[in-house]
Amino acid sequence: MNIPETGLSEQELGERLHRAREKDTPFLSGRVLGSMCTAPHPASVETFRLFLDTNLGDPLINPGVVELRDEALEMLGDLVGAGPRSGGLFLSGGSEANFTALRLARDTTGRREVVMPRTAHFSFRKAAHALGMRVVETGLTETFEADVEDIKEAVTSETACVIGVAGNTEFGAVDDIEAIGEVGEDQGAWVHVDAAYGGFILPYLPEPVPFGLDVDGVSSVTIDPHKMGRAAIPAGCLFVEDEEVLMEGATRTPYVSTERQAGLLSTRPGAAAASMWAALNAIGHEGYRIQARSAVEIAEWFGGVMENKGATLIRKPGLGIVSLAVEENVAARELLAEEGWKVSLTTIVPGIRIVCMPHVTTENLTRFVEGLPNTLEVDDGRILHA
Ligand code: 0PR
Repeated sequence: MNIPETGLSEQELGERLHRAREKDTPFLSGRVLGSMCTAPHPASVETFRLFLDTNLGDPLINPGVVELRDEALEMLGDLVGAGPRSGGLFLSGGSEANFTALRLARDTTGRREVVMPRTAHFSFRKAAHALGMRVVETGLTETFEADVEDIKEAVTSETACVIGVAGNTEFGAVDDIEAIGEVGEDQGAWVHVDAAYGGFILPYLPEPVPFGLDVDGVSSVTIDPHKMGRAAIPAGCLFVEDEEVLMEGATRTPYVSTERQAGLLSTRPGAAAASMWAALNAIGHEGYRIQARSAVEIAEWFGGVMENKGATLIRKPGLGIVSLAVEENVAARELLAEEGWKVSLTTIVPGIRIVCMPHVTTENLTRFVEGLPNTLEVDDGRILHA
């Protein structure tokens, strides 16, 4: 395809774009069951449009959006146990936040080893590769939390960073952050908690478990507003225990209107930051509480329904994530996609992952279950059949 010599008419543009858009599955169709993203809150959508041309990389032009970002960071800090000395960065998502955490760990400790459970998100591998760090992978408990004894053995005076996950990607399991904090602290390592997914759920549960900067030994936390926070993509945040550390190793930016930048991106969307502000203010604690508890309850209900259908849960649902054991999971995902249902995979044990994001309702899941055959069996490559 070539760039047209003269621009297309508005009508033609619209037609082509709508044709492409029709191929996507919008969250509000109720058929996206395996994503960690969701339809942004309507206020986030409006706000995104309003701030579309703003660039956080140039506060001179956009002090308004910078103000919204800073207010939003202050609000979010509360969720991750930030104290008066803490600082936060607004970044493009969990991957950039995890990358930045590893860079800070490397630069402050002068070490290059990353100890992380097998369940840690692949963004840590990307980051370690780019940062010249070495990954030491540790084992899991039977219920897919990090095995703390294994971490204890792996952490040495060479360890730059120990990672704990508060809501892991495949199962929603929460590692014992208090124990991991202690292990890391004993060896002078940076302890990073990845709460990209769990950060908007854990604080709202009837019995919240500690996972943030208020846990001894924890140096930084990732939390993603573009997941359960309902901000528009791309919105991720990193919080550190000590704000001063944040600018360590940050790059000088001599001619733009920031002095230094600690994140990977330079020009970056203010619209996403403003949309995060809008989501936080439009939803409020009450809305997030309802959302978090519904996700957990719906997942537990759905897990039970699937068990009654003869499915095996890999683990009891964690923070709204249901993982079903399906050996031929890639084929199953395709088969379900042919029926219009978009699920994702688990890999540690082959399976299918359903994430009960706010757009996933009991009505949608009931429709999904009704469309399934009576038994789930593996048979000549067809996984879900009658
Ligand atoms: N940390 C955890 C615990 C994650 O689950 C993820 C992404 C990240 C970090 C990285 O975050 P970014 O993708 O924002 O950089 N986990 C999602 C997943 O694998 C990513 C995703 C989101 C995939 C939506 C598909 C999708 O439709 O499920």
